[in-house]
Amino acid sequence: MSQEPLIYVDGKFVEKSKAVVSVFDHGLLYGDGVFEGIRAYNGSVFRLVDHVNRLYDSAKSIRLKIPLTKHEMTEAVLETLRKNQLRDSYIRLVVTRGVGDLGVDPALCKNPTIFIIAEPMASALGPRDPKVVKMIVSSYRRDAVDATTHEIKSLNYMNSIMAKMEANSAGANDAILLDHRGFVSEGSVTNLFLVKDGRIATPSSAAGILHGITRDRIVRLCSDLGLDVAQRDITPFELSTADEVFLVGTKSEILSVGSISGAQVGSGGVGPTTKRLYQEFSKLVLRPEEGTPVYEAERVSA
Ligand code: PXG
Repeated sequence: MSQEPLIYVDGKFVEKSKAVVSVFDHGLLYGDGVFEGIRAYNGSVFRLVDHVNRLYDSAKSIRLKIPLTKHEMTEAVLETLRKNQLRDSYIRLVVTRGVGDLGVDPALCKNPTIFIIAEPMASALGPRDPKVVKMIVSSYRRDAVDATTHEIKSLNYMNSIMAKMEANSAGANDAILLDHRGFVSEGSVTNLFLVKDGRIATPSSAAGILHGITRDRIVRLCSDLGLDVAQRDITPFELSTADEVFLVGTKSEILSVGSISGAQVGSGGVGPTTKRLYQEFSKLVLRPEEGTPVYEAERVSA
């Protein structure tokens, strides 16, 4: 069992220590590529269809033609999990523009590079309370929707990285970014929700957010539970006077925000709505209909 993890690289499985890309790959030289961060829970890949669709949308928006069908891409993800005998995993699926020359022109890149990494990762979801985090509001603004918008899940994360470093310097866990208009956008790698007087709100696409798959599922969960949820512009005033603020994402799952730039949010702990959604989401991720089974024997017929 001392065997190295196997990484999918351009259709082949190679040992982790041998899984490399060229220094001429435009994913590295220019951040020219797209990716997905995906999670498997107990042998089922959570919302894999949504992730694959978003990957192809990101690729389309940068005119990157992925040389696999969606079905082939789905199978490649599942096969990566099987090869590594994983049931609970974080998966990184990356498609770059491929190898080119030292010029920025993508027209010279003939073959996209595709790699898939799957690592073991246990879920933090369950009966216990969500983690409480300290946030700051970053002085960096989210990239605008008419610029390098985060609606594209591209390899260019400098906007988030600058905000994250600012949070590190301030001794906070992470940063919330405002959009170029001054409205609340999202966390560096999470979408944001707030609760005020029993009403839930989350920024809309106008704020340059990533169309998060966790966000989308939580919005639908709120509706299913009969909770009032709006996708709209949110001001910094609303953020600082909210009863509850929570962050959601594939890797982070659900995090409760205890303070923002040193000011306590609500009780400073986990509010009742956050707690309820956390508990419901913990059950939801394990439902067969929410994911794609990895192992043949576990595929439910019809
Ligand atoms: N917004 C941004 C900017 C993101 O990068 C999310 C929201 C949440 O989306 P999903 O679809 O996962 O619900 C992300 C998530 C990390 C990490 O380390 C996360 C992301 C990208 C890179 C790293 O948690 N994407």
